[in-house]
Amino acid sequence: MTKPSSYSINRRLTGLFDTDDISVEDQDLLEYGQDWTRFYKPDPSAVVFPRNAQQVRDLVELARKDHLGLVPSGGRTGMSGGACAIDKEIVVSFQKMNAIMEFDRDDATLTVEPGVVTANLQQRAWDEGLFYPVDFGSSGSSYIGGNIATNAGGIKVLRYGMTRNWVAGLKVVTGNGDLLELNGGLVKNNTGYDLRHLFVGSEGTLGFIVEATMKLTGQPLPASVVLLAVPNMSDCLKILQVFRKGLTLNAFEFFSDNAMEKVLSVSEFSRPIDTESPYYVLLEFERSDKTALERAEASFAKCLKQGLLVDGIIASSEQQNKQLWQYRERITESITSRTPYKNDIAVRPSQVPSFLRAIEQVTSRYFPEFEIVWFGHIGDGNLHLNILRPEDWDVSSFKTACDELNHHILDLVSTFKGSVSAEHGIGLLKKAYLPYTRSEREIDLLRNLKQVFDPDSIMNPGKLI
Ligand code: 2HG
Ligand code: ZN
Repeated sequence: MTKPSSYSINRRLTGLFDTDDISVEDQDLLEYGQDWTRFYKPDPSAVVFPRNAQQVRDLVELARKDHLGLVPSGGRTGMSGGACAIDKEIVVSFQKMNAIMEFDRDDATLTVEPGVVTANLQQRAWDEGLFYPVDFGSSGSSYIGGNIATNAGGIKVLRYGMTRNWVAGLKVVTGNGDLLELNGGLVKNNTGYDLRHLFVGSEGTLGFIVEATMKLTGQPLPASVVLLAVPNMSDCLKILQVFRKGLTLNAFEFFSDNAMEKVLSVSEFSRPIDTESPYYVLLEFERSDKTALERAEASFAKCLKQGLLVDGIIASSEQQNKQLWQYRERITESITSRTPYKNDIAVRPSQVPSFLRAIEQVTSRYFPEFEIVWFGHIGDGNLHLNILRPEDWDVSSFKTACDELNHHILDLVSTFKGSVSAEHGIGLLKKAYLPYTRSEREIDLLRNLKQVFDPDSIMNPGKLI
């Protein structure tokens, strides 16, 4: 890959883009050259803001000719370094391709450009009397293109699945410069390999999404949030079984008490329930009929009687629902200053308790001084393991120690036949760990696929494989 100076790249790009749509300013290079991962130093040579698919194709052509790396950039809320440009690449920001192009009521779809902020898509669906259900803490800044490229998950996967389930059609520009139109919004299309799904979760390594048609569904019924104090992690799944009998659950999340403490320390909030407990479960159920609340109360009483929980609260208003969600959604922000080393791992839900215990043992054997904050989508078997940097450690020694520890952690992921990335993707951060989840032969095949769509390795080079 060529590593052009900002001056020379600027000159080459001016033939393709208006000067307003190119930047080599230090501030922009810094801002657009990284996502939420804090372990990499951004070092792109330029940032461009295409306004249409043809400009993306022209850019790919230039990149192929001049051996330039291209890094796609959305809302930059990723946590695996998938949108970091650290080696003089050109950052391709989709910020200016942010139109909601078409709503189709009969098909219940929205066709959008990749730079549409997830929350704007959700809002537009809602305004049309429909619902886009994929949701997460960063919906207010993440872009739909990035959601698709990483197959984003979130807090409602238990009920609605991941982003992949909602992609009805895609237009992509591949590393060959081809513009592919994939599936075109069809509900049924059994015509062999579904290339659309190859691009979902491909992290920009095969091509860039320039348009997407997203499926919508009916608006959900009102819901209520329940927060439960749970002494033993292994009881979370028993609680899930009790509550899901007779109730439709939208979410089933958990977090540890130190996660709760961190949120309290960065907010004005007080403890939502008096009893402190090592773990908390936050669940949301749909009030599908008049008796749903009674069934939830009965489930609560049953769990209490069986000693699965010691305290809890059922929200009694929409405002209280929102408030309770805050204890879960503000965890990420509350630990940022401790440069958390993140693992976003999955095992089968039934394996979560023994897996969690095994990880705690291995961490305290090698680094007893490390504090772990646990939270995640336990109903999906997805744990967010955040190891906090001790205050007196510098970032680089901390990362080196965690990289070393991670081999032990990921040995456990292998043993439990889990995944090294449940929803955040591989990017740069998890690349070395792919073999813990994918066989050597499988990785070879991924490489071959990459070669087909991106023969010159210009599309998000160095990421994923
Ligand atoms: C969440 O579930 C996100 O809140 C972020 O996936 C997880 O900060 C994390 O590790
Ligand atoms: Zn998550």
